[in-house]
Amino acid sequence: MALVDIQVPDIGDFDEVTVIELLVKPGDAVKAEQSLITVESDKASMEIPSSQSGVVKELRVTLGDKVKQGSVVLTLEVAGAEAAPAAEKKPAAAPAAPAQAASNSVATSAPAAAAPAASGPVEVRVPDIGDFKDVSVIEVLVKPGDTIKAEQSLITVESDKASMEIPSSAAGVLKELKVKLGDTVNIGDLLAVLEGSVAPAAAAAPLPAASASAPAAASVSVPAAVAPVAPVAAMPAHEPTAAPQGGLPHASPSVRKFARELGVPLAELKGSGPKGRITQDDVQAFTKSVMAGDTRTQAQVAKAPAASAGGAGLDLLPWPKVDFTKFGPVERRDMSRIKKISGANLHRNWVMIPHVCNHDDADITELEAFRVQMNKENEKAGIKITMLAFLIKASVAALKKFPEFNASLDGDQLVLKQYYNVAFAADTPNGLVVPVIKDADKKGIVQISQEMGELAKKARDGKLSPADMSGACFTISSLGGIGGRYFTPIINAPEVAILGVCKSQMEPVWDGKAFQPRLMLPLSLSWDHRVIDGAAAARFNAYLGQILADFRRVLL
Ligand code: CAO
Repeated sequence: MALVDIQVPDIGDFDEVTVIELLVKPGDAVKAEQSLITVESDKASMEIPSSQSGVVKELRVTLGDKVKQGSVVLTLEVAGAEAAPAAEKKPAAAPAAPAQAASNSVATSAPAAAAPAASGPVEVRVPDIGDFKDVSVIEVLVKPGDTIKAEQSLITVESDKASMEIPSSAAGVLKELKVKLGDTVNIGDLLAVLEGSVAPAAAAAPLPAASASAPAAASVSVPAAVAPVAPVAAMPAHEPTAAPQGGLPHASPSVRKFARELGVPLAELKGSGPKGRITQDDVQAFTKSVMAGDTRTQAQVAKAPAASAGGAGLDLLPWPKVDFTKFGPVERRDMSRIKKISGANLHRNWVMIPHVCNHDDADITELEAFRVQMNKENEKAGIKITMLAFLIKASVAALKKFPEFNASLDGDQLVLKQYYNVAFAADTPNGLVVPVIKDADKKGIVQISQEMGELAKKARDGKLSPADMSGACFTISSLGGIGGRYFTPIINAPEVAILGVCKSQMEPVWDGKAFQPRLMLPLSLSWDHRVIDGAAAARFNAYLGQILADFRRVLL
């Protein structure tokens, strides 16, 4: 064992920053790159990662301390062989300083009110976000019609290493938002168009890639190997209050991520950290109180509309705590990231949606014969037409005929979609993922089969992007390649129905005169009874069966 001091790495132009959060305590085992503390300047907050793995021996900072590059954060006990040579004891990589500080500092130094106001549309682009490329939009914080202040956060983006909020470089009314959840963005991409009184050009100018060096005060060098720090939206110098910008919960990126994984609505939490910041403990305490049936929490949750981000507080018994080792040997295994995320979502959907499931059978004798024939003819082209592709196409026809299945609940309103994106559940070594075939109504069976093959491969390789998995209207979960007869799939909120499909098999079917051997496909349709009635569900399934029995009906 060796003792290693972990220091604050190069944090760009920030001289001294305040420690606002301690993310570990003595005795904790930390991994290399795990965040240790959160620091905040007048322009930004960021998490400081560990450069090594080990066990925290001593914390060398406390809340409120001022630190700068080289300050010792803590002493780590590391396995002898792993202790880094002296030269490497310096932080391996500096955190990516929040480049949006650039736009902040510009806007702050030239406030819109003091400047001659201009009017007309102004484009807001993604500023210099350091080395982060193709970051995903995980939160959209504004909507068209909102009045936006300069520096107000518009969206939150997340890479595999960090999350950050992207602020507006100008003030005005949001005319058009050019990105949506799941999109990936890069420096210079157009985010939004504002209208009305805007900051003068110099202040409002976005930071395209070429002008990353723009304002000297804000230019920050970002090393190639960026540690998993999480720069977040600047807390502007003039707003050191507890109130988060635009009413957003005040929490660090890791806490936001943690809350998202558990399905905890941050907006309903009261932060116990400095300036009202929500800490990981606050999120854990909230979860425990919901599990324990805390009435205050339930009341808060009950206030949230059914289709809002609110979770469901149920007055349930606590989860049984059992010492399994009393009964026999056990092995403990961490749940995969995908399982944790999908588990939290499935749990919410199961609890919040009144599911009903209808079972039916479709006669696919002719369709399967056609599919096999097509695959024989196209063997050389290397494209395999799958039954699932036909199911996607048939579902689109059914969604068109029964539009309330192609909808989402939004409070007391039903949002009827006029596009047809169909997701399919894919089993991967790490868990269940749900990629989406976009605009399935505009694609043929061959193209859908091809896209499905590509998405299923990406899923197995763990390479699906959030964009690949967002925007679905309806989901199909096919266990047909595995077996089974029927099951009750869980609806993928905010969708209102999901189709489960099992293995087809030859069955004797009475044709009025005799039993005929027919290939029957078992269908299980789960639907949200708040939106769909039983009769409509039975008609949807029956129509789906008719189409699968004779695809010419799609043309009618
Ligand atoms: N009946 C009979 N056979 C079927 C069938 C059905 N309904 N559906 C597929 N098959 C056959 C295929 O024709 C294929 O046979 P051949 O290799 O002889 O051509 C075989 O089963 C394997 O198919 P597949 O499952 O690999 O391919 P697919 O297009 O049917 O499905 C995918 C692709 C990604 C959906 C699938 O691999 C998968 O992951 N399924 C699991 C989904 C899941 O886990 N759902 C549960 C969610 S709830 O927890």
